[in-house]
Amino acid sequence: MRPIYILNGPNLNRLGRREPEIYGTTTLAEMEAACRAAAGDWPVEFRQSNSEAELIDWIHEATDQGAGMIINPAAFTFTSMAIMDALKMFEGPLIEFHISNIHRREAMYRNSLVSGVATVVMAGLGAKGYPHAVRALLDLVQH
Ligand code: CA2
Repeated sequence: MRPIYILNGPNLNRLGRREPEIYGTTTLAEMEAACRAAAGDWPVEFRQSNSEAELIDWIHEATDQGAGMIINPAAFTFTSMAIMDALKMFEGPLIEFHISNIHRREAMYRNSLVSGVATVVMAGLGAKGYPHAVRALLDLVQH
């Protein structure tokens, strides 16, 4: 079984520590545990980086080795053509995931560069949405 990749962008390692009204109180480690539980026996590569270059390297790795991908690019969602270009090369199902509903926030959060290359966009389910995204991705991978 090829692993699913769950990639998380800048500042998400600090989750649970500020703006709980938007992002909740769940930490990234707790989200990882929930994702692994939702995936069952399916192998999961769960990673977070504050570096655009490292995220791009991981997208390349997932393109070569992954069955599917969930990515929360955080602020790079709106700024990184390099991440968008790397994601274009990924051939499996790709879920763009956001904890908050980016479309009901300020204008700067509404223009995702990633949505145009994603298979599915999920936003606004809160931290508990991560395992939902895992189940949706595995459904796409298997059917
Ligand atoms: O809602 C999401 O998942 C976001 O991708 C989170 C990004 C934001 O730039 C996107 O518009 C939406 C920001 C992540 C900030 O990380 C935090 C770290 C600690 C506490 C709160 C947020």
